[in-house]
Amino acid sequence: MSATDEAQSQIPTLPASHSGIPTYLLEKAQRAKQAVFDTRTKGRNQRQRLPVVPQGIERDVFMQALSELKDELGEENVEINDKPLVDGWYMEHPNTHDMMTILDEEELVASAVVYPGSVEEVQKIVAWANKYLVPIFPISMGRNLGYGGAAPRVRGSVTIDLGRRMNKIIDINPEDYTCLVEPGVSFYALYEALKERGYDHMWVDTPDLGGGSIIGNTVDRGVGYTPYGDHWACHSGMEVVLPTGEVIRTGMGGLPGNNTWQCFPYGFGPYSDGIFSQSNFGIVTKMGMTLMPNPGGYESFMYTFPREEDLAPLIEIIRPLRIAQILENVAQLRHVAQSVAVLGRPRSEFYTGSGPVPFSILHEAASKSPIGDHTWAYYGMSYGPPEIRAHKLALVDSSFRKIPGARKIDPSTLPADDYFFSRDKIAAGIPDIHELRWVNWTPNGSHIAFSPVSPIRGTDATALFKLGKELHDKYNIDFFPAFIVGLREMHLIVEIVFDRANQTKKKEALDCLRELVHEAAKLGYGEYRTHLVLMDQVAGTYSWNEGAVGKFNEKLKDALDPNSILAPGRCGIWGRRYRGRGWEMGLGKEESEGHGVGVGFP
Ligand code: EUG
Repeated sequence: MSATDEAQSQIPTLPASHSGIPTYLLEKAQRAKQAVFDTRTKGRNQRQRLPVVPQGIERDVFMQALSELKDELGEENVEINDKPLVDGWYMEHPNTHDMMTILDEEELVASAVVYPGSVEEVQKIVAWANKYLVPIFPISMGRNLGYGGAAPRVRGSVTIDLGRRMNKIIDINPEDYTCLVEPGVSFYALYEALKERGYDHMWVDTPDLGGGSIIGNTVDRGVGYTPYGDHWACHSGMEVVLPTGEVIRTGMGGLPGNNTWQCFPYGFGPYSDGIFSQSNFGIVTKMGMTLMPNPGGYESFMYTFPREEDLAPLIEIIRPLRIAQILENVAQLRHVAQSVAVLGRPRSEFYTGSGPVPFSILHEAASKSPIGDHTWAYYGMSYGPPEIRAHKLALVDSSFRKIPGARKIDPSTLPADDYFFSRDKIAAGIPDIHELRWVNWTPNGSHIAFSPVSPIRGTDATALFKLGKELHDKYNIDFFPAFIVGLREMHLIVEIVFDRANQTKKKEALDCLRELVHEAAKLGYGEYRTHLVLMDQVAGTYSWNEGAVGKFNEKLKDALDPNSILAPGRCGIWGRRYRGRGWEMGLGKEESEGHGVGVGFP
């Protein structure tokens, strides 16, 4: 595909493609795409490439093995990655590599992509991988943005793209408010299905961008913004193909003929679901999800706070209100840097200096924007009919106004395309694509996240803010912090936006992230989720009792996956064929590959 073709291709829509955009968002997506290609200067990948053969297998044996797999799955369901890498953009993303790569783009690439059409075919692929000792890397849809996208951790892995052919909504139960989905069902698709079937009484909880897989997001323990925002907590029941090929159903799914799989997540005995999230212990082929009842009314609210120092007292105000569920949803408290970036204009329109954009310039830009100047912007929602909301909103109002200079934004003063209305939709379970706007802050805009968790405390917020600001200044990077407030904790999400065509910027970003992870751990903070290149380091910070939990994970890994074929290195867990061979990445070791792999343990 030429660059022009890529820029001009039709954006796939639902239901024509499982990964497509709902028609209500098509126009917005077209504008987002235009902005991405308008700021793209990165040359196209010209490399004439052979498939990258994973370590541990000879090229000719590997090619032979791939043709054997073609015989099993059909020629069209095994794609060898021997063409130049095409980055695409959010809605037309690659499944061969990380389109927002922080390393050299040839580092974290797949050798081939395979498309199973059934659980049986997933089992066949697993048996094949065990036979030839080939690393396989399952993705649901590959939209794990900021954390590696579709890329495998081990170079030359065979990516299993589950979503392309396994994308059915198997069930929506309007009595129980539950559903059962396959890996290729996006938040967009589930939302559309509820509308089509006239199920107005049930809501989906969506992340900021709704194109991702419900299963993929949930097993990576992603967040959304209704009261059902903790996706992992809201799932119920999974079907998993183990690395040795057996299939299990968790929870009530173990009991033949049960009708409770999506209603009671635990079943009987050890609760095994946890080991299939953020791991490499199994391939999730079905998952149940609970749906939120339509609360019968809702109202978004937004407050701004003028000073950086307002952060600590504000967080102290938020905590008890959130725990008591007066603040009902997972809300975002965003810094002015993001308010400016999400306007969708490139950084160069505000500042052309080389260091981070001075805060004074951000304030000036914010003061010209519809919401006016501020340092912090809180986006929340109150649910229920007006008389129920009134009590909660009054409490929130009197509490937030204790911060001098707090302002409640009147939505009627905002233009229709203001970011506020995107948050409003998302907190009401209506997926959007608006959040992509800040990616165009730099040319070839890419992002990678630093995502520590803490209690909802002013001291923690301040410590993490200070650490982030200092290290961003040190590495010349604009600082974009947002606090995502869960029930008793908050995720601080710091997105580093970088130009992926600029080696210097990539190195600064990675160095900054390494130091952030390291310094945060010294203060006692850990990440809730991370990018492929940071997984070893982050896993290493969970080091209590000489890394006991890491050893426990290795024990599970070796028991469940004796040949270490499934997503080696994912979440910092390496099977025995890889251990002790220098595969781990970290400060001072940025090559993703190690020195060979061991023989199998049949
Ligand atoms: C966001 C982004 C994340 C995440 C949670 C929330 C929201 C950004 C890239 O990772 O893990 C506005």
